[in-house]
Amino acid sequence: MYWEPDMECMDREGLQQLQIERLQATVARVYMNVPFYRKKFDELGIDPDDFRSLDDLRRLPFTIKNDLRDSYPYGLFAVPLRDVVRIHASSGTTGLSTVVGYTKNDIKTWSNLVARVLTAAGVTKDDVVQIAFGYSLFTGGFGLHYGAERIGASVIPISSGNTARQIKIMQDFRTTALVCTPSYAMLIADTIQEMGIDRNSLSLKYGLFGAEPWSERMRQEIQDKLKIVATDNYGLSEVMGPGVAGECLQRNGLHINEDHFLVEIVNPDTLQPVAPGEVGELVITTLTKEAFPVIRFRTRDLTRLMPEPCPCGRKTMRMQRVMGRTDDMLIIKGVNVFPSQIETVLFSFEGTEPHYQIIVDRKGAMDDVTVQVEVSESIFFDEMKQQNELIKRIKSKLASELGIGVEVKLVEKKTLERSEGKARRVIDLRKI
Ligand code: DLL
Repeated sequence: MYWEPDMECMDREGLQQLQIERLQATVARVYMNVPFYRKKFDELGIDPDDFRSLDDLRRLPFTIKNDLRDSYPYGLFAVPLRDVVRIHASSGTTGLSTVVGYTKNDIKTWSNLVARVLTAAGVTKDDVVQIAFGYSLFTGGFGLHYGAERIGASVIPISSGNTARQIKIMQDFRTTALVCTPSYAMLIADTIQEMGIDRNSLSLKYGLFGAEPWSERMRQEIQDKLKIVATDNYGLSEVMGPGVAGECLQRNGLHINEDHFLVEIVNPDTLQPVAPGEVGELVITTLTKEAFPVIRFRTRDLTRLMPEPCPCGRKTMRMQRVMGRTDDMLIIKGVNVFPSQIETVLFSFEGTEPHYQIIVDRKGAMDDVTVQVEVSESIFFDEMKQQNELIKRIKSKLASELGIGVEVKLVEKKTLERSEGKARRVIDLRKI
């Protein structure tokens, strides 16, 4: 099932033609309307009329999150505020938040692209969709809401939090699709079990999860516990919000909505393109955004492109699930490690629960890392000897797979903080 088959299944030649036309229009528009871009283009001697091929993209400057902060709040808007019908902002946990705007047309495009993602993940107008993302300045709630309404599904705008109520509504309203972060889905699944609710009293079929990294093992756990098909979807507020990319039912990579977003993968250090299929930082140029176009936005997200054709019939390029952000990367004893890699190792052991936290501190010049992982009751109440044995095995696997030695601590179930939104996997005491 496709939402816009003519776009999603277009051949590459047609797509590239569309992309270059849209890129030309975007470049001309930002040059005309956004002083920040005009100044940068002038400095680099870029003439917006001189754009012939997609390769010309490489001549354009990158945009980074700090550029958005420096232009706070409206400096990078490409239309007057009277044409803006919606404003969202990122949470701004590190410094000023970044503010983004949408015209009426942008909202229409956004709804359509989210409708594509939902359709690819199995949702139809017959579904009852429970949106357990926050409805706020965060793009998750409203973005998925508009897309689900666009499809004609019955939408429950419950927002995040109040897990017992989420479950009651899920039962009473016969929710068929749950939309939230994977960590919140896990909390909901665990709460359903704890409340002694029979899974078969629920009508759930699909789960659409995104907004944070998660592993294949976590997908398995959620799918098993909730008996649903769980897909991953990706987006970021600076580029639009959800709707940038999403998995189809193959669940093997996320289809990028390439007719609206031009993607590149670059080496985050050299900023040069990586070899095809290699992992690097995802860089996105918007092709149709009116209020808030971005040119070569450095997402900080690490992934790789998967050019192989997908059996679902969509011809859009897929990207592998995001491994993590370059700014989440830990340098432990000189080795680069992502929380998702630690997660994969932890979850490969029988008896570990899908809840962990990585505590980073500094001892002298070295990062000192302790991984806390919840374990099942039988292990927690096991003899010390058995526990030490498990710790030893986890440490040794971390050492061999990641090349680092870290401390491992087993903790009792439900010790670690649960999340109703994006989970906090790393506690960095170095910044305090
Ligand atoms: O998280 C938009 C979104 C909402 C996407 C709902 C999907 C569903 P921001 O708050 O601006 O926007 O955060 C964007 O979250 O750069 C990634 O680091 C991370 N992220 C988003 N989706 C995924 C995903 C929304 N599927 C940042 N896998 C991005 C891994 C993700 N990381």
